[in-house]
Amino acid sequence: MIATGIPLDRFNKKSRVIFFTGAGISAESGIATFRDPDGHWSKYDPMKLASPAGFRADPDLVLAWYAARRETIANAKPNLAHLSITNFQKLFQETLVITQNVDGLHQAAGNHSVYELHGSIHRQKCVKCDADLGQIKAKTIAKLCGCGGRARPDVVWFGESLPHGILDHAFGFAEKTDLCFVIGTSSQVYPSAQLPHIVKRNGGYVVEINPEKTILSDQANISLRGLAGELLPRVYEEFYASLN
Ligand code: BJW
Repeated sequence: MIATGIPLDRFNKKSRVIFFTGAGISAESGIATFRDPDGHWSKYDPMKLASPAGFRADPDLVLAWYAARRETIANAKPNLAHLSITNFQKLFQETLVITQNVDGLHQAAGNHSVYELHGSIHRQKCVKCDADLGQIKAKTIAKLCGCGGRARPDVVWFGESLPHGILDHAFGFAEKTDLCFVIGTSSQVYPSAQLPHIVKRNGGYVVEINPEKTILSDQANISLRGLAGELLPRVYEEFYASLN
């Protein structure tokens, strides 16, 4: 097996580790990404489906798109990349999974300490008073809040703030992180995309895993080209051999 080139001797079981993930980590589970040639934004206008103005203009269209995505997700299983993170979390004592994904596949794979920067497609909230309206079953479209406001998915749309507690914790942990894996994200959406830069600025080591070059690639300490479900198990084997 060819070594990845990550300087393994720099890390030990007490190293703090972040797994920062995007849509690409779920691609091998059959869930579409956003900006790949066959991704959502190649077919649909993001401002119509993922913005408050889009929801105001046509809530039924937005809710139908989310219901269809929920159905795909309900039939999807975590892949080898998600499952490798569970193994990594047994190897290192202090880890966080910081995801832009809303699909819940990290939790389904048994990952712990999962921070969802862009919310969850499985929950809904009131568009008017922001009340938590609980979990949504696949195929459920909408219901009303007690205040009369419509239910919407509890995800972060363009122009909306990320959940402050979660973002603050993620960025705070990033400042003291030794090793950050950036897996399956185009690194284009802010403020989430700042995370690996915070790690690097504070002396941490950034490993990107992506089949394509991204705007982060030249900034990462190492950029590994390939599918997450193939590369991450290999990287895990390297760390396992080095740390045991
Ligand atoms: C594989 C693989 C395999 C494929 N293995 N890899 C400048 C600075 C700061 C902010 C802005 C700015 N300019 C504009 C903004 C605002 C905006 C933004 O960042 N826009 C940019 C796009 C330009 N940001 C916001 O609006 C955010 N809020 C905010 O900033 O609030 C403050 C504010 C207030 C008022 C005005 C302005 C700012 C909110 C962002 C919310 C993003 N929401 C979405 C949809 C909702 C959730 C959902 O329905 O799922 O979140 S958009 C979409 O993009 C989704 C994703 O979480 C997010 C990131 O996408 P991701 O995960 O990177 O996916 P892709 O498709 O882009 O990339 C997939 C990658 O995987 C590719 O690289 C493939 O190669 C790879 N891959 N197969 C490994 N098998």
